[in-house]
Amino acid sequence: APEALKTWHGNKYSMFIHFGLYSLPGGVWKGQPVTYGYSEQIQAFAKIPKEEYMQLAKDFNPTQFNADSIVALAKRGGMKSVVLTSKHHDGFCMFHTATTTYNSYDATPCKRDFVKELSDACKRAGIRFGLYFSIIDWNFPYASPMSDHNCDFVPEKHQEFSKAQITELLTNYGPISEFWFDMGSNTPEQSKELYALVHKLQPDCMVSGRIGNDQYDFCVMADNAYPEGSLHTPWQTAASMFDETWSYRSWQERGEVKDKVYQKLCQLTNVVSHGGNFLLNIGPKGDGSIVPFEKDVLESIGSWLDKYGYA
Ligand code: FUL
Repeated sequence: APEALKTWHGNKYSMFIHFGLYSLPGGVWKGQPVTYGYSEQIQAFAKIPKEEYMQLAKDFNPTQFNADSIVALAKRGGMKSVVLTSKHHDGFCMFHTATTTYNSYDATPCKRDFVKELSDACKRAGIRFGLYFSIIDWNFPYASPMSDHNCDFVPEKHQEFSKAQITELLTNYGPISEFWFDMGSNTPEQSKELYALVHKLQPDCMVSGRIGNDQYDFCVMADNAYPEGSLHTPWQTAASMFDETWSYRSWQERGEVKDKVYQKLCQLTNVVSHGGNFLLNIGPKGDGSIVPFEKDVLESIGSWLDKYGYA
């Protein structure tokens, strides 16, 4: 719907959050920094057996995760919506799902539904809420071995599983502004089916291009990629604070806040001036707290936007 597109364009600048089981090891496995690959994919890059990785759930108790303060930070930062990883490639669901017990409610001591907490906080604060959803699922019984690609031996079963989860996500949490499908090797029929399902459940929800096969409401550039000029289609750049990872990495060298603020402001203004939306990521720690460096960067950008009248 043209109105939905206009509303989505109005977001311009939003917060992306990579938070999940992988936030606990924070880029370190068995005492060793894992120096290659994104930290949210540590299961694949450190070749961690599934059973062993799954044990992380027993220690997942992010007492410092406070949805209201994250949303307040997004607002102070001048962001118009928040997009959370409901499920990353590891398959661990950050919501209470009936499709698998491998979720933040059933498999952890904390018994929390983070999609619910953040969607409620966004509603309270009057800002929009979207969901990242990985089609790749390394925990799905028929999808193994894990890899940084989709290894799916029984695609029909995987498709049914994804559809059940997507249905929950688009039924139980109120309006979802965008559904950020990521990475999969869908057939054209599968992409079409998922695209239609999202719109059947929420006609105004905007679907990302990574669903594949040209089924999209907006295109997503490659990670941290910036087109040369304007595009003739709605588009978005998703940016991480550091190109090497999206989720928390304890040994990340961060440099100075002011340099990061300058870099991200240049990217933001570049993207927005070419008609794109900018989705800037944070990676909270395993205890749910926000990395102070990232908080400082977002607040400084917010002050700049406010000072020059863009907020
Ligand atoms: C990529 C994923 O593989 C990364 O881990 C990250 O989530 C990024 C935003 O999208 O395709």
